[in-house]
Amino acid sequence: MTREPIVLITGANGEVGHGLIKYLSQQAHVPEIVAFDLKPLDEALRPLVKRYLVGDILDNALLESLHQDYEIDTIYHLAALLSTSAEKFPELAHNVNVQGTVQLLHMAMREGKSRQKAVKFIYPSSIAVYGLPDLQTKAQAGAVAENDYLFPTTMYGCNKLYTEHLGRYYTNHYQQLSDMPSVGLDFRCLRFPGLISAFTVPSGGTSDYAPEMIHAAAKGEAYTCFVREDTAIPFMAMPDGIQALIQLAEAPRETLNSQVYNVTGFSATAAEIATLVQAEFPNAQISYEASAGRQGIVDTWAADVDDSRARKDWHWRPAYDIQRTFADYLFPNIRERYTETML
Ligand code: AKB
Repeated sequence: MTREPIVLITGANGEVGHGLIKYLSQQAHVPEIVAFDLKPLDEALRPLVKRYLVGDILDNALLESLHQDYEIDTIYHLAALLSTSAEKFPELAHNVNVQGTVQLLHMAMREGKSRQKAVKFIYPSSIAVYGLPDLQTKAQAGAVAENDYLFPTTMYGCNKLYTEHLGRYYTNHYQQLSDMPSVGLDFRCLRFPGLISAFTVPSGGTSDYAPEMIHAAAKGEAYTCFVREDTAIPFMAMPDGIQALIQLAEAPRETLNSQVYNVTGFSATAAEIATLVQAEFPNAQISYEASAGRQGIVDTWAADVDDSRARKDWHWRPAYDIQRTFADYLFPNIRERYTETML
């Protein structure tokens, strides 16, 4: 039986999944999409995919059936518990974020072996892999490079850092003592900053204060920000996040000198974001009540990241700086979204 080529997207119902499915489904050169998520795929996305599967990433039998049914060309493994959820349920997070990823990596390697061509495994990691020891170091560190300050203080950060290493290991070193080392995997990883989408509100993350603040203002709701005004981390507009995933997936293998790349759009404090929001929505009510736990997490994340490695190897350039993110992407789309829902 010939197996049809597909692109597999796990965690397809999430924020990145929405943007990625919309983008990939319009690309003639990309095979059809099979979407995988714990919940039934959002109805608006269903016409854009070949099939959607409801299931658990820990269900090995389901993963194996995908490998039997389709020729999997590329996997975008988006399924994960984000940092705040992972802190509430650390053992579950370890299972999903580590064990789920390991099972999918193994399935990808079986797939690569049977089709005699490595499967591209595109993996979003996060600035949560960083752990700066204190605010003074954070302020002095500037833009942090891939190999610096890798002491995560969250379960999610530990999960992401370890799975980055596993992807590198399985791609480059797996079965290194055998006469026929494995060639089944082509693991490529991006470290995302806080992503901000005009169309979806995130849940379970610790960088969520920025999108929550913007969406609340557009809905005319007061917002209490759970970090201090001076809290700075890097962010990125969702269209840039999708572009970064696509560009990394499409980069010729020989141009990649690493398996892990920082990417960023712009760095901003909570107060800078609030100022932009209040200029657009003059009635926005934003106050601050730092939550000790979540503030502590964001304080360990880099204020900025150095993405020169991605710029050099695969010509990464964000299209959206802070002004364009708010003026051209967030405000018009968010206004339209909530005007429509309020009519
Ligand atoms: C989170 O807050 O957990 C995510 C992330 C920065 O990876 N948005």
